[in-house]
Amino acid sequence: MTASPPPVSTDRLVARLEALGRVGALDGGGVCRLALTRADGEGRDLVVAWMKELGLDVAVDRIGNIFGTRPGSRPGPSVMIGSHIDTVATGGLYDGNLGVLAGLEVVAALNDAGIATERPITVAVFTNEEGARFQPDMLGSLVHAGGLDLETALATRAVDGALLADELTAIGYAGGAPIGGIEAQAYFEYHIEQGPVLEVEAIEIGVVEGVQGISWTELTIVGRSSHAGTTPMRLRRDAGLAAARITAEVSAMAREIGGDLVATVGSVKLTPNLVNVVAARAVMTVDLRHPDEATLQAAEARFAEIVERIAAQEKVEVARRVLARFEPVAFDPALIDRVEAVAHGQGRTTRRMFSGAGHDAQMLARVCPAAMIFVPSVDGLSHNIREFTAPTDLGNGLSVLAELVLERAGRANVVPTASRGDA
Ligand code: HGY
Ligand code: MN
Ligand code: MN
Repeated sequence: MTASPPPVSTDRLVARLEALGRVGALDGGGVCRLALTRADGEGRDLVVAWMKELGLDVAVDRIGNIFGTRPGSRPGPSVMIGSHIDTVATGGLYDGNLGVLAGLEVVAALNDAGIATERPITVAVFTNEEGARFQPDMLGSLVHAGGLDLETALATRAVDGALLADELTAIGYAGGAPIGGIEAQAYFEYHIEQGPVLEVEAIEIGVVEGVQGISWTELTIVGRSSHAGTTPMRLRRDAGLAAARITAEVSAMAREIGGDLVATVGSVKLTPNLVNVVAARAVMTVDLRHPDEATLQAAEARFAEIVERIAAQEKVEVARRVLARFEPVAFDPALIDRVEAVAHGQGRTTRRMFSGAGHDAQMLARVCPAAMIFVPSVDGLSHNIREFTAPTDLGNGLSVLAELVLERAGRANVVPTASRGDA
C-alpha cells in the first residue's frame, strides 16, 4: 500500500542546501565544515534553528548528535531520517547535508499538508561522519549505536591535536541527552552516490543494499634525517622514500587484485619536509575498502607484508595505528524492497548497488532496519568542490524518501498544530 506523500518542495530543499552551503563556504566554491570546528558549529546552529521553526523537539546527546523530533499520535520509536553536515576540507553542498535537509523538507511538507503521523518522525544530524578531522568516521552514529563507548569517543584527538570533548564544548554541542535515548523504528538515509555508476547507466535512484568494508591505517615511519647532498643513497634511512614506495605498492596491489578493491593514500606528512634534508619521519594514511570481508582481510595481509619488506629494505621503523575498521554491512532486505517498490511506483528507474562510501546508516543498521536512497553525482564527483546533483534528481530522491517515511510512520487521524515550513 503506498502512502501518497504530501507535496514536497525541491525548491525549498535547494534553498536550504545553498543556505547551509554558505556556512564554511570556500573562495572559489565548495565548503569546509570539518567536524566540531566553528563552521560546523554555525552549520549546526542553522539546522537547529530550522528544526525549531518546523516545531520539532530538539535534543542534543552527549556526543553532539542532534535529534529533531515531530511527535506522533502515539508515543514510541521514531521513523528516523538522518545523515551528517560535517564535511571534508574540500567538500560540496550535498554530501550528508542532503539527507538532513531532505528530512526537514519531509517534515515541512507534512506540516504544510496538516498531516499527522502515528509514529514520531526524527531528523538526525550525526557528529563527525567524515572522519577527516577525528577518526574513526561515522563516530557519532557509532556511539549512538553502542559501537564505541562515549568516554573513548570524547577522548579522541583530532589530526590537529585538539581533544574532541573540548571541541564539542567550544561549539556548544556537548549535549545532555543520553546516548541512544531516541530509538529508531526504522532509519532512512538519502545521499548522493558520490561515484559514477548511476550517471553512467542513466539510472535515477540507487537502491542501496549495503556498505563495503573499510580499513583505515596510520603508519608512522621513522628513518634518519641527513644531508641531501652528502649522504650516499646506500647509507640513507629515508622515511620519505619508504612512504613513497609503500604508496606505489599498495596501489599496485589494488590494481592487481582488481574487482572492487580500492586503496588510497590520502595523507602523507614528512618531517622536516625540507628540500635538502632526507626525511626523518613520515606519517601516512592507507584507506582500503572492499564489499567482501575475506577479500578485504587478504588485502590487509598483503599490505602488512609490503610494509614489512620495505621497512627492512629502507632500514626504517614503522608503527601502525588502526584509525577505523568496519566490516561490510547489509541493509534490511524488506526496507530495501520498499525503497525499490516506492521508486518504481513513482516511475523512477532503479538499480541495486553497494555503497563505496561509509555512511551513518551502516551504524544505525546495528540497532534498527536501515536503508539508503542514492541519486546521481555529476561526473561521479564527491569530496570535491565541484560536487553537484541536478535539482530534478534531488527531487526524485526526495519524493521517494517522503513516501517511505509516511508509509512507515503511518497517517494518524488527528490534525497537528502545523507550523510554516519556509526555509
Ligand atoms: O570515508 C567515507 O566513506 C565517508 O565519507 N566518511
Ligand atoms: Mn556522507
Ligand atoms: Mn563524505
